[in-house]
Amino acid sequence: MSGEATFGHPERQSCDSRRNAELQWGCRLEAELAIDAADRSLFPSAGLPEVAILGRSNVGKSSLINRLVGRKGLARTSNTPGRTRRVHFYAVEGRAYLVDLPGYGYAAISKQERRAFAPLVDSYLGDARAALRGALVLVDARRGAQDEERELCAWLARSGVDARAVLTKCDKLGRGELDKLRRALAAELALPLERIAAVSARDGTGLGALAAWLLEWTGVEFRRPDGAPF
Ligand SMILES: Nc1nc2c(ncn2[C@@H]2O[C@H](COP(=O)(O)OP(=O)(O)O)[C@@H](O)[C@H]2O)c(=O)[nH]1
Ligand SMILES: [Mg+2]
Repeated sequence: MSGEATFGHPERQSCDSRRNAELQWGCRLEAELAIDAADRSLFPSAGLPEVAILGRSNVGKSSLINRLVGRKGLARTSNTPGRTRRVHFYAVEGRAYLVDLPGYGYAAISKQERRAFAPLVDSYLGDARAALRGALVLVDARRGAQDEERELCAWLARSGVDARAVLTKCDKLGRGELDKLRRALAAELALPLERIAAVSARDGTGLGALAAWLLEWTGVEFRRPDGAPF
């Protein structure tokens, strides 16, 4: 019997050890567009923990996803606002979904407490998804929060969703300005200061805070492609 593999198929063993070496020395996260849903019937029914990425068109949702998973072209980015009209579920390490929701910048702002962000955003949030662990509400650092962001955060709070805000495109602003903006946004959205991140998908600023939130929500460790922490 000697000479026969005792601990599994030899090829499998070498795959496992390669994988271990990659984990130790750094590798990209495995990420793929798992579901491209044009309506709610295609949303996954159960299983992986989900993190919703919300924000108006052009705020930087797709760029942030690409940066977090270390792939430039995974989520399509665009200069044309309103491009995404579908819900994209990106599976990361086969263990969690980052959910890229359509920008809601075009929906009429509701006067009542009606949800009117965008039909698909409404149907996703209205589903009371058991798998939803948290929501990132993105706000362009140069524009600040508007009625939609305030309404969205209020609605998420009432619905018991752990919502946190992310100022995007912070490479455009100085450190002092960012601190002020974070404080102002915390007050505006009625969130504690430690739930406001300030990031740049362009230069990687602030992604450590996001990685910590994502770890807490999904158990997945988001790292730079070389394996170093953000
Ligand atoms: N300067 C800067 N521009 C960004 C950043 N993130 C996104 N953008 C730009 O903003 C535009 C919209 O980005 P995109 O990710 O497609 O936004 P989405 O519509 O919310 O998915 C694109 O032109 C991006 O290059 C950032 O961190 N810094
Ligand atoms: Mg997008």
